[in-house]
Amino acid sequence: MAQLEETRSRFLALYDILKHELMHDADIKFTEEMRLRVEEILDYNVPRGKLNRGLAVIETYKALKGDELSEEEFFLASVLGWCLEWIQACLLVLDDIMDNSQTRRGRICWYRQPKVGLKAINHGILLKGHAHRILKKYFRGKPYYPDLIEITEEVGYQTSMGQMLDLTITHEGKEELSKYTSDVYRRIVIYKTSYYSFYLPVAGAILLSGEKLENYEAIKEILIEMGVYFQVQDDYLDCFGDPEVAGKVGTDIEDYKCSWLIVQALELADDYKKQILCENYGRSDPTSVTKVKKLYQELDISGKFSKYEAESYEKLLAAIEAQSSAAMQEILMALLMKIYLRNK
Ligand code: DMA
Ligand code: MG
Ligand code: MG
Ligand code: MG
Repeated sequence: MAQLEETRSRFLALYDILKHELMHDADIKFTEEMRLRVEEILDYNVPRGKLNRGLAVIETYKALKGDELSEEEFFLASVLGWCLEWIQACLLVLDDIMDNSQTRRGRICWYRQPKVGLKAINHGILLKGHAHRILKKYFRGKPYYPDLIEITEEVGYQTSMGQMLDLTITHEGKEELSKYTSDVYRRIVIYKTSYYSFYLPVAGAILLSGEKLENYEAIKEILIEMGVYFQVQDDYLDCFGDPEVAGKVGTDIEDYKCSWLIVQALELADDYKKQILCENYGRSDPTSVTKVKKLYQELDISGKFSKYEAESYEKLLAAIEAQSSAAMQEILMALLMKIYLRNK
């Protein structure tokens, strides 16, 4: 544990360096005001999360090397880790606008800052641009650079498709709640969450270690499943989590989202209960939201979630233990233990 803390603080120390470099990018004619603006956007949105994705790059790289990392290796893995945190910041800034969210990481969402508003759209794009600047500065010339760019682009594309589904299906669902099935749910979350949250950090570390991604197809599937489990937890916490701990107030019921909870509720509900769901799901007035939550309680969705959580853990564990590489087992176990039973 102490070692993880040390990794985290070494990783965090690099943030200021990367920020400083972006604020002094020689290709941009900066004024002092522009620098301060960029700094404000970054400090608000990039470094305050759990840093799971960034740290996963370092941990995975270490496991693949099978040894402690040299200063140089740690530095490069951290740079790549921060690129993923920059991408995450971009996705969250934009996601909060689309989801009409209130809070993020314990503070009011960036776009809800009075002076920001929809300028946040451009800030999201800027954050993604920064990730690519950092990649170029540190990795251009490395043999794996084209693969790194390609996988980052590809995963970004997959995530946009996931967000598209998440939002389009919301619209379609307004006409017919019964379209919210487990299959639809899986498709959304694999695209919107699994690829960028679980596959990308590991894929990045694999490339960094000089290996090719083709040799790691088997673990890709496990990472995708871990992502589904992670998003189910996210959906559960949206409704039943403590906003103080999670740092965000849920909006899934109000937003008519194809959340894991509604999919389960629809499977369990009789016609009468379905009717109540149809009448109250996707409405922003507190009475409707309360009715939906009460129905979730009556249907014991929390109990179903606990069961799902235990089963997912067992399945993932079995899949991990079936891996032939000890390094891969170590990486996957570390990722699983970080999210198992999480409350934020
Ligand atoms: C998360 O979906 C997916 C992306 C691409 C950010 P979400 O809207 O459920 O996330 P959150 O609950 O953090 O807003
Ligand atoms: Mg959201
Ligand atoms: Mg969303
Ligand atoms: Mg959510």
